[in-house]
Amino acid sequence: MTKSPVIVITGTPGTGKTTHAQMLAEESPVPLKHINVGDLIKEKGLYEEYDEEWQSYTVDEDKLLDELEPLASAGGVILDWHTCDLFPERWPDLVVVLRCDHTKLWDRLEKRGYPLRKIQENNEAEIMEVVADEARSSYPAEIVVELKSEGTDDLEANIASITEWIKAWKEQHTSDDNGS
Ligand code: DAT
Repeated sequence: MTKSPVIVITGTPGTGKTTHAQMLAEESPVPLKHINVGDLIKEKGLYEEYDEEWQSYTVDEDKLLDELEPLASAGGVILDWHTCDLFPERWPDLVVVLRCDHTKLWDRLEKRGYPLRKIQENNEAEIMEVVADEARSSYPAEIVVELKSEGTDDLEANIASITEWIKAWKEQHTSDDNGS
């Protein structure tokens, strides 16, 4: 049976990962389950400690990978997380890095109620292309795409292009199954 792809949606917090992942899960031509990795870490206790000052969890990477391995191996998932280099190279078929103008990102994180230091840290990370660099150095260039996520027009265009990618992927993998 043809597997469905594994799509990683990554980017600095606030760039629109969850918004994209939810919409993609609804509109995808093949069934895709949205996994919000940050929520999974909290729900299943896949962390070592909670850092009050930074309001963030120190992830237990081994536990997280053990939890995700069967899901990624089965395929048909969207992994939504602000970092990606932890995921083994064999997992993703497509890695989408969302990008956003840093002033817009600042406003989004302020609205989210992040402490100033955390806003500054993320804002700087977006300017320095930290997540994009991480994706480029962890996966083959042909599966990494950077997409702008500043307005709803970007969101719609991005979902349309990822949907097209999925259709092409499906066609290619179906013909592989037929031995052609
Ligand atoms: P993330 O999951 O990367 O932290 P999010 O999906 O929660 O980000 O989005 C943060 C906020 O920004 C949320 O209020 C939705 C808004 N947003 C994100 N991308 C957008 C886009 N392309 N167009 C309009 N709003 C967007």
